[in-house]
Amino acid sequence: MMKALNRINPVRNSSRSTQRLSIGGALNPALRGGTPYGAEPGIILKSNPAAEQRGITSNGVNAKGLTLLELLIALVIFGFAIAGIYRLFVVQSRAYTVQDQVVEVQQSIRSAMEILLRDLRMAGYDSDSISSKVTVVNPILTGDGSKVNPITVEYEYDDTTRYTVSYWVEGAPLILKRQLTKTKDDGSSTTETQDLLENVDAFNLSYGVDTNDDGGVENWVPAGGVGMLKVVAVRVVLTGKPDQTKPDVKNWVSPRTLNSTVSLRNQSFRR
Ligand SMILES: [Ca+2]
Ligand SMILES: [Ca+2]
Repeated sequence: MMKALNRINPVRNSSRSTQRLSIGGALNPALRGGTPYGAEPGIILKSNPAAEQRGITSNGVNAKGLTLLELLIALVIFGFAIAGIYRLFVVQSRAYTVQDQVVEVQQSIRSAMEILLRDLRMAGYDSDSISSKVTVVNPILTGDGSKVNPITVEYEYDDTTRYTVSYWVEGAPLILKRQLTKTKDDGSSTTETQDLLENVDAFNLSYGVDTNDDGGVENWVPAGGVGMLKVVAVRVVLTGKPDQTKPDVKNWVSPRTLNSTVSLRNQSFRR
């Protein structure tokens, strides 16, 4: 009876302590002889007890898989790596925004300054052509009690039109305003006002005055000090800030300043 059982189940004949069923891995030729009857292809027997202890099959594959702890550690390490990459992305993105705003602020100030200086250079221009029907009486006005830091210049635009251009700042945050009045020789006029520069931090003017009538500057005075003196140069300091509604930009971009001095040549030659 026992013999018959053994014939049916050969596994009983071999040492059970060294031969166990394992799923996966290639069939080890050395163990082929010991493959129990009825075993499916791919099912092999282990013969290395030490490797078996570590969960390693005879062909080096870890048959135990990952423990929960190992999985958690891997997730934490992966998380740190992703956090680092994200941090780098945020920093780069902020640097790009800041640079973009720096350029925008500088461009805005420069273009506003160009328009302002062009008007100032024209101050007092009065063509003496025989066809000119325009006369410029007040080439430059420094005071206007109702406005902050105003300057007004007048010049002849063409034979029948006189331009009166005023600049000042108002509002909070400050806006640099430009007001142009075109007066025709028949007395009719049109006025238009525009915002030349937003987010102005400072707009300061100082005046170079000619006290000995040689056309050159002797002193620099503020608007209140001009009085009846002849102004032959103007120094403009214009400081612009970035868009104050964006916290990132507001905190990271410092105000930019342009400083220019323009000589009023039409005034210098005026006697
Ligand atoms: Ca004229
Ligand atoms: Ca002088």
